[in-house]
Amino acid sequence: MLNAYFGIALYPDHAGDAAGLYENASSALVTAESSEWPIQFYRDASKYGDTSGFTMIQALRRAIDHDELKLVFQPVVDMQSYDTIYLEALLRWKDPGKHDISIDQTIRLAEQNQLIKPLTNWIIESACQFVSQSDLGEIAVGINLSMIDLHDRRLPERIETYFKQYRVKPAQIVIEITEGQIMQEPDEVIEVLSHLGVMGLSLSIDDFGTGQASLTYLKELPVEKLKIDQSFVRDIASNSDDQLIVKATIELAHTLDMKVVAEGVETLAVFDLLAEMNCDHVQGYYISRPLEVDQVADWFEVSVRPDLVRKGR
Ligand code: G
Ligand code: MN
Repeated sequence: MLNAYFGIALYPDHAGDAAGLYENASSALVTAESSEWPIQFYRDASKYGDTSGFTMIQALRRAIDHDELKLVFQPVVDMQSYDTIYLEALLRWKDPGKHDISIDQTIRLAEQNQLIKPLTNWIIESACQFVSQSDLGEIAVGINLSMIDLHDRRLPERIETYFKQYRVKPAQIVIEITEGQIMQEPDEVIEVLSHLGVMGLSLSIDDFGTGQASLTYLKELPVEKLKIDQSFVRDIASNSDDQLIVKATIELAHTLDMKVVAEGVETLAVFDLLAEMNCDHVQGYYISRPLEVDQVADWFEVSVRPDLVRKGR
């Protein structure tokens, strides 16, 4: 398939000379490539009160092209068997000191400025590369996708391309979708998610409890796991409201035939309470901090030892 994209900059509104016009048209072109509309006019960042525009695009492009990003991997383990179910890939700057903004802010800005596509591509490709280079067996790798990615009907096709390139099987990838963002085109999102489900990827709702629209769509989406946001989990040992919320969420998920992952588990007390509530999987500093690529093999050596998991690290 052939796609055409247009970035437009107008003289004299957007720049006063050819070089400036070219630069701003290029900026609009990048936006066009990563948005639903293939034709985009240049938007001056300073006028629109965001940090988008050329600087932001340049910074991200540079980060992607110059290898300034990395993935770290945080295990999600089964509460009964202590088996690692999957490793969630989390984006990080390789050298945080070199950058003015945090990686979380960068992701948010990329989402707001429709720059998430090149970033998502980098994440999917890097995760596939990690899978193909590691000996993970049954253990999957989780990728965080933004709701904006899910408005892109070509996303499944892009994922499939990486799967082929790196010989990754769909069962080796879990997709985490943050429910915090509004679904602008629910039908489109459901179509994309269904497609991913049919391809054999496992879908998980991330940060559950912090967003809207969740209950309405939960039943319609082919979702296997629900991740309770860490803000609810962290204090369940001391906060009875949070405890009730978590308990009810676990029951809701089980009623809908979904597995529950509690994230942000930092203490044994929280771990034990979750076990009592029949939570399925846990993730958090009590189990393991996010691991560098070269720490992952070590993790598998110790993670099969429940005594170590129970003692925490
Ligand atoms: O989007 P998501 O909620 O999956 O983001 C997870 C983030 O939370 C990561 O940046 C990770 O480093 C961090 N994190 C993971 N486990 C814990 C934990 O137990 N406590 C706290 N405070 N943060 C955590
Ligand atoms: Mn996540």
